[in-house]
This record gives sequence, C-alpha cells and structure tokens, in this order.
Amino acid sequence: MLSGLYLITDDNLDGKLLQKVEAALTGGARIVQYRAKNTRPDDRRKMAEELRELCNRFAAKLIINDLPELAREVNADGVHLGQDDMPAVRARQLIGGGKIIGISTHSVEEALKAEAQGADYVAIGSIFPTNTKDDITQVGLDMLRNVRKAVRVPLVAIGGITPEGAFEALEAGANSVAVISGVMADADPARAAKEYSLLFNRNKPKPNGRVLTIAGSDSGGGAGIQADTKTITLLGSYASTALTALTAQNSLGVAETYQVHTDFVIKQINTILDDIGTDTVKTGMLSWGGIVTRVAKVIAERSLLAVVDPVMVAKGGELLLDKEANESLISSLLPESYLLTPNLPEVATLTGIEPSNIEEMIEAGQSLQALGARNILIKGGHLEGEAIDILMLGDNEYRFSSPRFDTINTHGTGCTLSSAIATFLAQGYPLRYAVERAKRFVILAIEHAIQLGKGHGPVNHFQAAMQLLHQEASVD
Ligand code: TZP
Ligand code: MG
Repeated sequence: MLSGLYLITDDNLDGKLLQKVEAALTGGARIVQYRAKNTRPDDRRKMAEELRELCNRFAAKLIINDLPELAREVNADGVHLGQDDMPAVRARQLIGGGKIIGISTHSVEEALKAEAQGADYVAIGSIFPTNTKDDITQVGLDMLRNVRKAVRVPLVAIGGITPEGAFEALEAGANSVAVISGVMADADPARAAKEYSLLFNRNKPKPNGRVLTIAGSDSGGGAGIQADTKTITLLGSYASTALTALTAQNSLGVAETYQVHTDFVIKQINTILDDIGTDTVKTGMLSWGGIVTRVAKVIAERSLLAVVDPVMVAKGGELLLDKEANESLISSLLPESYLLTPNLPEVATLTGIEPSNIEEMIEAGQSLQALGARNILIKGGHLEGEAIDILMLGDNEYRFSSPRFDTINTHGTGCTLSSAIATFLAQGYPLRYAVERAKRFVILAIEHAIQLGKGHGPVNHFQAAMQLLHQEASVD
C-alpha cells in the first residue's frame, strides 16, 4: 500500500540534491521519485545509483520518472509515467516484474484508463496552483474526490501541496501527497518533511501520535509535566517525559526548586528517542543556559518538531530564567523551534518590544521569526480588552480570540496550550488547525477550572477533554 510522503526531486542545480533527499528521508519521506529533466544521462545514472543506496538505508521506495530502462539498471522500485510517455504495458516489459508503475492523470477519465492499463497508483494534479511546473492543469480537490470514487488504486495528490493542502487532500481521499518545492525549497527540508509526514498519523488507532515533554515537575499537579501528561493522554496521544527540574509547589506558588543535572536531562531524552521515539516535542521550564543549549542541540541533531513554550515569567511575575538562559534561548533554541508560544511579558524579555496592541504584537512576532523560530503564537491574554492570540505561520498570520472568564484558577494554562498543540500536531493536524483545537481545549479547561488550594487553582483537563471530544463526535 502506497502511503506517506512522496518526495519528488527537482534537478540537482545547486549540488545539494542528495543532502536534501537525506534530510527529507530523516523527516519521514517514504517514497522518492527521481525526476531529472535537465541532467545529462551519465550524471543521471550516477545520481540514481546514489539515491538507490540512500533509499535503501531508510527502507524508502525509489521511483524513476519517465525512464523504465534507468529504473531497471539501478534496481529502482518503479517508474512514473506522464500522459505523453510510453504506455504502461511497454514500461512494464522494460522494467521487469514486481515493480511499481505510477501514472499522472488530470481527470476521472484518465485515472480510469490508467487503472485499466494496470497502474499500481495514480497521481492526480495539479491540485493547487504551483510555480514548479509550467504546463499544469489545475484540477482542485473536487476532482480528487471524484477520482477517489471512481478508482480503487492508491491516489497520490500532486501540485502546490502545502501541509494544510496535504491535510485537505488526505481528507478528500488521497493515500499519499507528492511534494517538490514544499520540501526541496525549504531551508530545513527535514522538518518540512516531518511536518507533512505527521499528517499520516491522523487515522492511526488511538493513542495516535507520540509527544515528548521536556519540562519541570509541579508537585501541585496543575502545571508543568503533570499538566502536559494529562493533556497529551486525555487528548489521545502517548506521552513520554524528560524532567528538567522538580518544584515543591502548590496553588500559592513555588516553595523550592531542585535542578535536575543537565547530563541526566539529556540522558532521559536520548533514552526515549533511541527506543520509543516521538512525533513532536514540547519544551517547558529550562531554567539555565546549559540546559537550554544542550536541549537545543538534541532537537537540532534529531530534527525534532518542537513546540517551545519559553517559560520565563511566572503567573505572579517572577522571572523563572536567569540572564544566561535567556540568551541561550535566543541563540540556540529559537532557531530550532517549530512553534514558539510566548506570552506578552516573554515577548518583551525576548525582543525588547512591549506590545500594547495587535500591530505591535505582529511586529514583535516578525522579529522573533527573524531570530529563527519557524512559526510563532503570541498569546495576548495580558492585554486589556478582548484576549487575542496571533499565529504567525510562515508569511501568514491568523488571529484567535478567546472569551475571558472571571476566575483566578488558571494555573497551568500555558503548559496545557503548548502540549495540546504538540499533541494535535502529532495526531496529524496541520499547525493552524492544531492551534485552533488546542485553544478550544484550553478555553474549556479554564471555563471548568476548579478551586483547589487557596491561590490559583488548576484548569480542568478532564472536563475539557470530555467536552471537546464530545463536541467533535457530534460534529463529525
Ligand atoms: N506534476 C504536476 S504538478 C507538479 C508536477 C511534477 C509539480 C509539483 O511541485 P510542487 O512544488 O510540489 O507544486
Ligand atoms: Mg513524464
């Protein structure tokens, strides 16, 4: 069965093709199509051989575009044909038995014909507009749905596929999505490939998605690693944990903190990753420079998709990070974060900008992106009036507003939000949807917060999960 991210290579113009494909395979690409329209035959053959070895190392499939002879020579897994290429029967003779034949199509008719000719999968596109190929016909998601109804073979959606577009294509019935620029033109092809690959977790049985939380323990149970594991588990994913600090804490505040040795923090992370693995990471309290830098290094080495909650300023206003940790956060962790989730005091500490309105929030968000965070969610809860959060997703920006509740029981909201986002990403929702659902979860958790202790009581993870899942069951 053809499933997972299908990567198509562009020509090796900058000599970085192998490096980029290796990164994409590390990020989870399952099929690689070698498409080299402007490469000389000798170089093409050499590259195809190298790609064969690389794909073998990752147990990924190698498909050659247009050239069954080359596919045979390098023992590729299959060949991909366009409408103007040779008939499938001829390609099958040339490539030999037991190989995969894929055919590009642009309509229900072409897809039916390809299936009748014995195609093992059918590509349909271009689904969305794209600049990568000149002579495209844009067919849209409705055509994809119609093709899904008409044929039984696996479908690969192609053309202008962003992670959000990929999510829609999979919902419309595609088994796989084929991407060129979404991965090959990204400065970070491993994380780009991972972002697409996670979408395939969506229909796995629960618990689907693994989330590793790297954070401190709140003995009171309302925030930190306790809030994270409750959130991840109740929302239906698998939680693993690396503890960075232990706090003696209750609803009134932190009585004492006990720092876990940095080597042991890293030991926990690597021990989990070497066996259980993880789909996403959430980081919370990393309270001194040494830990921040070492955690950032592991995140970089393993190309992890990390939701980084820069826990710097506590509810009561006290600074949780020393100056060195703040600097390490900016220089080492920000450039490795997939999503950074600062509140306004944290934005001020990180950028020097103290936003007092939406425009200034956006400006601060841009400077955080310039520091290297891939996406930013600025939490505007500290502003007067309507609480607006802003998601800066690449070049796009989205606003989320939340109702305000008259309660002091909001202990754990930050940890809960970031771990809910990490959970929904791990379950195969693209970022904007993951943030939207996580916000709904947190709003429900605050709405149903309980009074435990004499200070800031915890939010209600249990009620929030029950109600969110119930709402969704009645919508779906
Ligand atoms: N066939 C139809 S669209 C397309 C091909 C090869 C290009 C897909 O590239 P991108 O960059 O993912 O839009
Ligand atoms: Mg072709």
